[in-house]
Amino acid sequence: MTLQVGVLGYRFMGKAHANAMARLPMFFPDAPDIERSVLVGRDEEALNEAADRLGFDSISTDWENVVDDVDVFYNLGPNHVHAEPSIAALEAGTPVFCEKPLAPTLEDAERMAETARDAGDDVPAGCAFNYRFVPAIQYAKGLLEAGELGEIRHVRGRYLQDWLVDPEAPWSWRNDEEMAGSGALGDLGAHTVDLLRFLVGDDDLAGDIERLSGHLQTFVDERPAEGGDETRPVTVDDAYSAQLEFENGAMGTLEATRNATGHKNDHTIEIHGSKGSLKFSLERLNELELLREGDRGYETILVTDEDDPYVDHWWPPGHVIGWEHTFVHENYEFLSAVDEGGEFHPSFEDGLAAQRVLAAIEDSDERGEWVSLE
Ligand code: SOE
Repeated sequence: MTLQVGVLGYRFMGKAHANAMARLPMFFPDAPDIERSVLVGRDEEALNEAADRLGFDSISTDWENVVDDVDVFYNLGPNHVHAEPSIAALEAGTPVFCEKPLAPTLEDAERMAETARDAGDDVPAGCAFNYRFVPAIQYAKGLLEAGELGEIRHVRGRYLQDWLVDPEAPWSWRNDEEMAGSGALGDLGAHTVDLLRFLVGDDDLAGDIERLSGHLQTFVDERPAEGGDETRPVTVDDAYSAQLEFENGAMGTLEATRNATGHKNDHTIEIHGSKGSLKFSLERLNELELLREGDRGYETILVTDEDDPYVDHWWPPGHVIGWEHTFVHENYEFLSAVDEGGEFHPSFEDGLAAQRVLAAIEDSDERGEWVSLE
């Protein structure tokens, strides 16, 4: 059976996922057959242009007509349109793949996760945390699960960008609390929190986050509206930092900003255990730095061998892959789960778990004290 896919959103993420879908039959021949059936948005002219370019058969300006008409629904719109279309699709029994963060608010994320629970296990509801699908990250998870790092003591995650350093950089929905929920916290911090949950969240590693202390900062509180002389208020954070305590007592420090001059997409994770340490940097995503007990320095492991996760689908060993491949991998896993009626992670439940951490960071910032997570 060919899965008819409906996609809401045709800009950055629309392009990333449409590219992934187009690559699947070439590189993942066992992926289910899909048709990029309908592209959803508001502006008919822009939609027609995007549908032609991204390979969709048709367009619709009304998501309500689409969600129960297709076999799979992708929600790639801005955060404030994540909840209603995703909930309607799941209520109609249509599997949903939704971009991160799951929702602008914890309340919306809770409603979405509850609907996913009600829809049942054979209706996958995925949250598109693409960095779980970097081969080096999956390799790192294998090392951690095998106990190679020993007892986890420190986890550190920072996500640095600089596209808002310039106070004249134009206002966009990402600067608006109602549309985005939060700023660097939700947009970038959600990735870091999800990766740390993925890597060390198991009970026998660091476990869940128990309590945290968070801090948010906005450096520029209004920005020029695009195409005019007016300015619009910035109602989200430009940066956040947080200290975490995990169930096993491990300590975490997190940080993200859109004001780290010179840093474009610099997401790094460091983990130190009683027997070793590892480091990952998105800007060198084919590599993992590993230090084992007794070593005097880090060894750089190229995660590009044919038995490394996903690598055999691409090029001969050593031929590096890039950012866009993470979308192909997650689309492969998600669509396979849809086809087989199987489980997919990261799920809406994982999206909600990350959202709880983000909300606690905001809560801690407002209260000026450490807060516990349930
Ligand atoms: C923001 O600049 C952004 O594009 C995020 O929205 C993505 O999730 C991240 O992967 C890269 O940075």
